Amino acid sequence: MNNRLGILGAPLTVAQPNEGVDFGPGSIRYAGLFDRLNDLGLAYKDYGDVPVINKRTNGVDPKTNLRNLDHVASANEMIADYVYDLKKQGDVPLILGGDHSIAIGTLAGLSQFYSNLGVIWFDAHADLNRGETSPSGNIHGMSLGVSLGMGHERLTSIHGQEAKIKPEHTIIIGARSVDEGERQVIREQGIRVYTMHDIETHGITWVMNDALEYLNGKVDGVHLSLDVDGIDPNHTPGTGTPVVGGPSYREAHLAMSMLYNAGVLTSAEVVEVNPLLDEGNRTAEVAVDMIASLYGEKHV
Ligand code: B3U
Ligand code: MN
Ligand code: MN
Repeated sequence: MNNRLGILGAPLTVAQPNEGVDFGPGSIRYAGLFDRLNDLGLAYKDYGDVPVINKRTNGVDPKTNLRNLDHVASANEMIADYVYDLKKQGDVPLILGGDHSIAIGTLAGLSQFYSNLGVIWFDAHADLNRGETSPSGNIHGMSLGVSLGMGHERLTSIHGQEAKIKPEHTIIIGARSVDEGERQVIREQGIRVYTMHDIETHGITWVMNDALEYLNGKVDGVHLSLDVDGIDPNHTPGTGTPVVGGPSYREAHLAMSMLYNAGVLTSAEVVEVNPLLDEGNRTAEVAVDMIASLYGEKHV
């Protein structure tokens, strides 16, 4: 195992309705990712993008309430293979989305290397829907649930039938738009959620320390899944489903640098950057700021 970052784009867009999130990986690279990593003196290898096919079928399948299931499933099979190969090289995976369904592939690819992977899901949403509970049929709102073993068999069986992560190792931070069916899953499975209410009441420092303490000693790796809609849309407007009232730029930044300081992170992904919905390339620039602090950038 070395410390080289292995960067992989996963430009999938058909698990949600907006065109443009397929340009996410390119916009993050263009926003200066490599300069910042060079400034940090970090070794990295860019593996390019997974050649996913963004094919849309017409609407939601009424039997499953899933949109574009076949294409999302086959793209994620490919993503899982690529993540597996990258990790096998000994590199530290950094995946650039793409819509948040790509976490299905990322976590499936990583699951062979960990038996107790901790997951920090930084998101305005819980992404715990299934066809039965989803208000939209959009699979990007289901990826955390799928990784926990819930949902359509085509998705849960990628790289093996078993669940890829465990509810007691799963943490959601920043949630402020959660559906009723998702609430039930959170309660039944005992998933730890830090809402905006918790962040405001206790502060992001307390939240991160509590989250890290919760995982400490229980996990053999920690994956960060950073949905840019987790951050307040004043800072990240270029995303398909913005939700007002999120953590500020500074709070998100501090969360990232606390993850770096804890030294526990073994992989990360940054998803839902959509340059077609953006003001300039601001959202990708914020994504790069977050990545830089995640890997140790300091202000002085
Ligand atoms: N919970 C809603 C909305 C949503 C989930 N994830 C995003 N939006 N980005 C749903 O459609 O599942
Ligand atoms: Mn998400
Ligand atoms: Mn989200």
